[in-house]
This record gives sequence, structure tokens and C-alpha cells, in this order.
Amino acid sequence: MLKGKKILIAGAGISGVGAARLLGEAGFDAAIYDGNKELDTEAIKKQMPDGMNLSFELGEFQDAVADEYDMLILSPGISIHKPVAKAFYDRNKPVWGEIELAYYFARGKIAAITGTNGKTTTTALVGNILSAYYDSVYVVGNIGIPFTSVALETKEDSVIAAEISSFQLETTVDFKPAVSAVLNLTPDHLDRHGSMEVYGDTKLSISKNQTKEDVIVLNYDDPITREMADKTTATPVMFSRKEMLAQGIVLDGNTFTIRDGDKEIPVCTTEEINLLGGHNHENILAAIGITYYMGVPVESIRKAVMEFKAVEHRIEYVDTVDGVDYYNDSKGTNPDAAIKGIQAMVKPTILLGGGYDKKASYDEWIESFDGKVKCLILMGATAEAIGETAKAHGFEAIVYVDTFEEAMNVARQKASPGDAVLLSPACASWGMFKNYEVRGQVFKEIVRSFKG
Ligand code: UMA
Repeated sequence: MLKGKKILIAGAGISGVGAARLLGEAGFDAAIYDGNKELDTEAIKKQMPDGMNLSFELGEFQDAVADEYDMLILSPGISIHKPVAKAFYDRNKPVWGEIELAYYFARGKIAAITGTNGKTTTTALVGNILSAYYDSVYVVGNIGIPFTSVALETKEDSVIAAEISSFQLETTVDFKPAVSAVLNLTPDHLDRHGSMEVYGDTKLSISKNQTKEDVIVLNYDDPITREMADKTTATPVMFSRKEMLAQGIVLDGNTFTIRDGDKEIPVCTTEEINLLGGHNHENILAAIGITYYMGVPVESIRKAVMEFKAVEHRIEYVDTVDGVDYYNDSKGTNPDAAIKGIQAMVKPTILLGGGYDKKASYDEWIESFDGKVKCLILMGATAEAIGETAKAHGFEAIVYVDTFEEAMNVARQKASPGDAVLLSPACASWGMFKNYEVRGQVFKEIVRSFKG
């Protein structure tokens, strides 16, 4: 399929560079397109294997460039509606995402996890459980490690836990996991996908090549993912923390339990785990389902679930300074995720919010404050929209700031001993930071500097 093809990669971030390196290692040349004219091409070339010929197309995309290439590898940050992608679709030339490229070269069995929230925690937990039993395990995808970076290392007996975003699912073709999962679906990335319907269809496409021999794990408590059971070509397995389903993964009292045929298998209890909050019970139910159907014995699942600790940037306790607890929930990049952040707080909270505008609605997030939020500090492109929504709901304790550092200083002034400061912005970091990880790191550095 790829032999003799002239390949253009769009995007020179983690995905694009990973894709280029994989192609180089597999003996192909490639070109990278990036909208950034100032791109440090020499630094990228240095990351390529010896002997690879890597060229660049920079700046605004010129349609005719697509005539010179046979196929496109698209980074997830670039929409399929952008000129570079359209140029290839219009010419009926293949457009693959970085995930599809990795899949083409990879061996082994894949567990692929998507959903609006909980993907990263669930993928990390699935990775830990798989590692407790299998020898060759890889954890890849939206979690920050491109699948392309390990694809050539994988073997027939490898198992891969892949966090897959809706952006990445737009450009899969033959990608076929043994077990897939859609954890939940609430509004996110609507600026990119256009509607909830398109967003939902994109998420369900994680199972588009699966057959009845394969499994899709779905959240019964979420009306949209529950309905996916009727639409999928895979065998659905439901999980629920609210209903005692006859089949599936359930919370029986406080015991995570697998109900498989006439087998009723207790795994562990809510008292035996280290993760906080009801949303994490859902992540655990999903991870149990995914790994059980990936062939991991229950005893290994039990041990790994009990040992697992929270993921960085997700309601992560950082430190206590002057009697104030600081929590980094930089991964709260949409209102629904940020609601989980508020729900996990038990003290009066100074909340840091705002960032990149994904055209979300902030009403439910503001409603979830529930008397817990003492002060809301807003920054970024969405500051005003959030402030307006908050006022419409009768919440007036708002401070607008221009920089992240200012936000931190105001938070410190406003907080009294016994309070908490929570960074859970309900927005992506783009426009202020490279990504939510950098935002979370900066938060933690400033907290450390407060401590002296
Ligand atoms: N670029 C253009 N034109 C555009 C947009 C971007 O040329 O229209 C160029 C930029 O100049 C830059 C490059 O593309 O050089 C960046 O590519 P990218 O945005 O695809 O980012 P990567 O560094 O490749 O990281 C991507 C994911 N980013 C996005 O989906 C936006 C990372 O997910 C992922 O970890 C990584 O691949 C490895 O798979 C981040 C994310 O925010 C964490 N994901 C979203 C989320 O979780 O909500 C989906």
C-alpha cells in the first residue's frame, strides 16, 4: 500500500514528527507540511533516522501541492475540513491519521479507549492492568505518546492500550481494536465537529471495523453511549454504577463485579482503591470490562486496580501552602470534566477558569458550584463569556486577569487557611499554553514558588 508512494505529513507536532520517524525507520522518505513558517526544520531533521530524506512545505497550504503527493498523513490538531486535507480528499487520494499509519505497521492486540472524559485515566489504568499480566505492553495515543513511536517494536504477542480522541478517529480507515470502549459523551469540540450527532458518530467509529468476535465496552448510565449498543457491529458489554445489570460490569453495593453469563465475579471494593469520586468508579468499571475481555485473569485485574493512583493533571493534589490546598485539574478542558473537579472538592474553593474558546456552554458548570466556589478567577478567550454566564446564574464573585501568573497571585490573596485553590478551567489551554500539560506544570511550579 505505501510502497513507492510520495507521502505528505500535515502537522509537525508530536504526531507528525512521530509519523515521519516511523516512515523513516520503515525505509520511506516523506515531506512535512506545517502552517508555521518559522518551524525549526533542522531540529526536526535531527530526530529522523540516518539516510531518510525529509523535506518541508511551510506556510499557507497551496492546493497544487497535493498534486505532487500520493497520500496524506494528517495530525489530529488539523481538521479534515482544512485546505490541506480537502485538497487530498478532492483528488481521491488517501488521507490517514497518525493512528492509522501506526496500525498499518503494528502487530498485536489493541484496546482502544475513547469518550469525552476519563479517557486518560482509564487508558493509564488499562495499561497498568495489562502490564500486571502480559509481558509486552504499550500505552499510546492522545495520552501523549504517539502510537507511531512504538509501532515497529510491537510483536504478535504485544498488547496495546490506546487513548483515541475524536480528532484521531476522523482519519482511521482499517483501524480495528480487539476491544474498544466509549466511556461517555457530553458536549466538547463542537467548534470542530459541528454537532453532537457528528461528534457521537465520530466516537462510535472506533468500532466501525469490529465484528461480533470483538467487544465494545459502553457506559449504560450515559443515554448516548447506551444507545450505541444497538448501532455497533461489535459485541457490546455494558458497565453501570447505578443499575444492577444482569450482564456486564456493575457496582454491587460497594463491590466492582463482573457478571458474565452465569458467572458473578467480585473484583474489589470502593474502599480498596486510591481514586476519588464517582466518575472514577465509572473509569474503573470500564477498565475492568476492557481488560477482562483482553484476557487478563481477575486476580491480576484486582491487584492492579487496587494499586493504581491518580493521573497527573487530573484533580491532582499538589501541596498545602499557608493552610491552602492546591489542586491541579488542568485536564478539566471542558465543562463536564471541570464539574468533576468541583465535585471532588470538600473545602471552600477559589477556582481558576477560562482559556481557548471551543464554543461550549458553561451553565451546568456554574450550577455545579453549589455554594462551594468562593471566587472565580477568569482568563483567556472565554473569560468574558464565562463571566456573563456566571452573572446570569447570580454568581458575582469574579475577578478577570490577563495572565496565568496574575491568576495565581490573585488566588493566593483571596484564599484563607482551610480553603482550596483549584485549577479546573473548563477550557483547553490553547492560546495561552502549548497544551494542558504545560498549563498544569506551570501551575505546580508557581505553587512550589509560593512555598519558597
Ligand atoms: N498545525 C497546522 N495547521 C493547523 C493546526 C496545526 O499546521 O490547522 C500544526 C502546528 O503548527 C503544529 C502541529 O500542527 O506544528 C501540531 O499538531 P497537533 O495539533 O495535531 O498536535 P500534536 O503535537 O501532534 O499532538 C497531537 C494531539 N493534539 C491534538 O489533538 C490537538 C495530542 O492531544 C496528542 O497527545 C498527540 O497528538 C499524540 O497523539 C492533546 C489534545 O489536546 C493532548 N487532545 C485533545 C483533547 O484531549 O481534548 C483531542
